[in-house]
Amino acid sequence: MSDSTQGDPRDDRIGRARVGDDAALEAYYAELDKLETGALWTVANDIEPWEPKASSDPVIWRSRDLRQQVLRALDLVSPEDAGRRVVYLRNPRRREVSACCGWLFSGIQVMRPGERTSAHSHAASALRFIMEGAGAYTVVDGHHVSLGARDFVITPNGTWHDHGITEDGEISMWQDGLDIPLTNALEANFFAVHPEVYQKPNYPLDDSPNSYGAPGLLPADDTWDRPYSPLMKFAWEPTYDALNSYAKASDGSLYDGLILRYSNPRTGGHVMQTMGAHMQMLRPGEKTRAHRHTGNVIYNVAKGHGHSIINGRRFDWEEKDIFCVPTWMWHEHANASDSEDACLFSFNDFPTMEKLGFYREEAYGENGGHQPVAG
Ligand code: 1HN
Repeated sequence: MSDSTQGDPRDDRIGRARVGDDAALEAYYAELDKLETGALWTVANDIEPWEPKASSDPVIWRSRDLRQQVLRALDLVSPEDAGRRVVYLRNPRRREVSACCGWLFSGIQVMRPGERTSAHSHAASALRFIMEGAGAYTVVDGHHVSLGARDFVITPNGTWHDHGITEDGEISMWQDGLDIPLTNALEANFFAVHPEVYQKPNYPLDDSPNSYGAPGLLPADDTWDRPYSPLMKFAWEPTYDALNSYAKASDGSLYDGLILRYSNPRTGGHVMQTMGAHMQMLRPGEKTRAHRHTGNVIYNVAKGHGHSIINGRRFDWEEKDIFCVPTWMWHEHANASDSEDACLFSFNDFPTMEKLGFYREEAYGENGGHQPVAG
């Protein structure tokens, strides 16, 4: 047996590569090697897995371990020198591409009142979920957006963006999410520094949420023609209200509880071309069923405490913890409280998976189930 067929009994059948080794073949492989070639059957079973094989581990980054270390960066580096003062979340199996999960990057950025980053743009898309603080703002292509705790904001690919904290604000921390590893894997990334270092806001403060943030209503003379949402900020209060309203109308998903997708109000589609995001609520005592899907998801615990079981491993979480569910891993969530709801913010690469025709989902127990789920 060649190395690639060892280990999986499903590979010992017609239709899979199952050529044994012998001296003649070894000599042949050596000759092919010199010509920068190889025999497909020596690698076929590796490059054609029966189903997606995650290259990332499920990981939790706990706020109680991380928060103090993130705050230390305030005294160690300036945003001017660091570019962005971010502690990034590194999946132990994705070190070489600086990814948090799959082809997604994530980190925690910290800034103090009066600080601001210089404006820049990149081909990668970015999003932020505010974890704590007051007075944060971001400027996206001249649109100035104010940000408070648990707000969600997008900075789509190619847009100029910079952020800061007003002088009367508080030290603020947010989670950054970017598809930088994906953009780099596709060898399509660009970076540019804004010619004026900082953008001048070209529109009234919060013009984006003030124009596009009312449910079901759009400016009648709307001429937005970009391939991403004109609503750049999704504030926490209306999001939480929407979850509570939805609870009156729906039992929610068996796998996710009450889950709402942040969406482009003009199209109903994802907020950006490559990454999507959700806010979900697990009602008091709620425990979901397990499912799995292609695509990677990175969660931030917006409210409450509970646990998730990811491919049989239990991860207990509380507010501001971040954890990831790599592609095609079984996962289920539970709220630990019988009186309070728990809310999970998450972002994902589903828009990419959907556009490429790769999105697939399976409920645990379908196809006979595959793996025991620990409790
Ligand atoms: C970036 O541009 C920001 O603009 C944050 O705040 C994190 C991580 C990798 C690459 C670019 C930002 C980033 C980033």
